[in-house]
This record gives sequence, C-alpha cells and structure tokens, in this order.
Amino acid sequence: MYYISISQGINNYFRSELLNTFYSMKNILVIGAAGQIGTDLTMELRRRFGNDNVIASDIKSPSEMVLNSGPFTKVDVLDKVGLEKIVAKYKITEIYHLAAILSGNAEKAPRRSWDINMEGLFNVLDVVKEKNLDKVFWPSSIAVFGPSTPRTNTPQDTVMDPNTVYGISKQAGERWCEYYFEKYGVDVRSLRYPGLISYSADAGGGTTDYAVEIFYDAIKIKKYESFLKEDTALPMMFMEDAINATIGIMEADKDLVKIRSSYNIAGISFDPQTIAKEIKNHISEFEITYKPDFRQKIADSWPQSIDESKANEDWRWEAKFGLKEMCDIMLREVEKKIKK
Ligand code: NAD
Ligand code: AKB
Repeated sequence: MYYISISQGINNYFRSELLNTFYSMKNILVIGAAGQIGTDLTMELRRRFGNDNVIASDIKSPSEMVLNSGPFTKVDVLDKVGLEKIVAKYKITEIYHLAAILSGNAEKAPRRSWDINMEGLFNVLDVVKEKNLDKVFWPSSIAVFGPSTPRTNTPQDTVMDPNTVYGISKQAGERWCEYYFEKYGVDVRSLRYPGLISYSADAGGGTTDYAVEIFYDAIKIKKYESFLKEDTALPMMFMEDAINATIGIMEADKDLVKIRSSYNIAGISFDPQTIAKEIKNHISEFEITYKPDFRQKIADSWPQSIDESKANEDWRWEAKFGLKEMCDIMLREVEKKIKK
C-alpha cells in the first residue's frame, strides 16, 4: 500500500511536471474573448492548456466565467502597439483572433466594420509575422459566398461574390491569410464557420442569430417572431462542434493543413420552421411567426448546405451534433440560465 502510494505520488509529480513543461511551451492570446465564440473557446482552451496560459482579451469586459478563470486584458485590435505589448508581456506563442463586426451589424456601419475586420486582421497577421509567433487562427464564414454561388452542398472552391460588407471583408481576409502563409510563412489556420448556436454568450449581431434567440423566447414567452422566412435554410453548427473544429485545426500537424485561405465546415442545415418544430416537441404551446427584415436578403445570398469533404480528408474533421441533440442541450441550458 505504502509503496503504491509513493509510486502514485511520483507518477503524479512527473505528470504535473510534464504538463507544466508542456503548458509553458504554449501561451495563447484570444482576441474577442467576450464574444459568443470567445467565451466558450477561452474556457475550453484553459481547460486543455491551463488557465494561466490562455490570455483573454477584448475591448469590453468578458463574462464572469472568463474573468475569474484566468488572465484578462483590455485591448483594441486596431491598436497594434497595444497588441505588441501584450504579446511581449505574456510571451504569447499563438493567437486566436475572433474580434469582428458580424453581418447584420456591419451593414449598419460599413466603413467602421471594414476597418475593424480588415485592419484588425492586418495587425494580428503582422504581429504574428514580426514577432515570429508559432501560429494564428482567424475565422472566416459562410458569408464569403454570394448570390452566384451554388447554394446546396457548396464546394470548397467555387464562385464567390459576397455582397455584404462582412462577406467582402471575410473574402478579402481569406486571400490575405493565404498571402501571409505563402509570402511570409505565417502559419495561419482558418475555418468558414456556419451560423453558431450556443448558450454561454449572446449571438453577436449576425444573420443566423435567430437560431440562438429562438430558444430564449421559446422558454420565456413560448413564441418567437423570426426575422427570416420559414423556409430559409442555412448551415448552422452547435458551439461544441465549432470549438472542437477550431482547436482541432490549430493542433493538427502543419503538413495536414493544406488550405491556407479557409476550410468549409458544414454543421447542420435547417430552416426556421424545422427548428420550431423540434422546439415544439419539447414545448407544445410554442408558436413561431415570420416577419422578415433586411437580414432576409443576406440569408438569401448564402449557401443552404456546405460540402466539408476537404476538412474531413485533410485533418480528419467530423462533427458530432445533429439538430435534435443540439435542441435538447440548448433548451436545457438556456432554461437553467434564465432561472438563475
Ligand atoms: P461576437 O460579436 O460575439 O464577438 C466579437 C468580439 O469582438 C466582441 O466581444 C467584441 O467586443 C470584440 N471586438 C469588437 N471590436 C473589437 C476591437 N476593435 N478590438 C478588440 N475586440 C473587439 O462575434 P462571434 O460570434 O464571437 O464571432 C467571432 C468571430 O467568428 C468573428 O470573426 C466572426 O466573423 C466569426 N464567425 C462567427 C460566426 C457565428 O455564428 N458566431 C459564424 C461565422 C464566423
Ligand atoms: C453572421 O450571421 O453574420 C454570422 C456568420 C454566419 O458569419 N453568424
């Protein structure tokens, strides 16, 4: 017994030393950590790589969960000098750059949104290049596609004619990411996220936000007025899948990441009437009505479903959550949150 506990102690000691050595090799900066993805991504990165090794940053304060679990620092991604100081102070080795203005909000402030989305990306890419950081993640979106793109099973390489400020910035961003990889060897990795569905933080002003809001209204008032028409199908993804894809591509061997613009990932495709039906299976009184607004036109220009075969082949990506599993979790977690 005595010997076993000593050997366990030694094992534990070496395991924690090993983890410390591993952790100390990796210091991650998350920019946009107060947002919908940043909140969940920061927590998962901290769980995997250690709280102190994941520095959260944003222009606004993050959730208490993020604030209380590790370092947080305010930074405007447009302030390159500020960014450099943080990179030096925390000996950052890799960056997840999430700060952006999403599709709906960007249409309300085009030039400002362009500046944040593009100048922000340039600042991050330049810091990674100049300070010789290991790698950087930057998300693109299904918004890179446009009205002339094939709308079902949209291929990785196809016509792209985005007609929103946000979509144009994502398409330009993809080109620049590939350019920085080819010209300067910056190890940039990127995914074209579908609409993301989560409960930890609110959605950030996009066209797919209805698929998050609907759960809150279904639980609070048993009805929802959708700003998209009933048959507007879009690709969506549960956040846990999105986080796994994000960390998955960042942790993949460099040689496996063959596309340096951005990878298609598919998720689940559904329209408002289908998700409403699934919610009704849990809340029988739930009713949905439709009042399309300016976001309808944006949604009409985006794919309905995505071909993700390159991501499946290159770095073995596979999603786990279907519509039913996602709705079960969302209803349970949003209810808990509302009751708190
Ligand atoms: P979000 O709006 O919820 O979060 C963005 C965060 O960036 C916010 O917390 C905001 O305060 C911060 N930010 C804005 N301007 C900043 C600045 N100048 N400096 C520092 N921080 C700033 O967005 P999200 O949904 O978390 O999206 C994160 C990224 O993923 C974005 O690039 C977005 O385009 C992309 N994306 C998101 C989705 C989705 O469905 N959520 C889908 C496709 C792509
Ligand atoms: C948006 O609707 O703007 C985002 C996205 C799909 O990029 N959710």
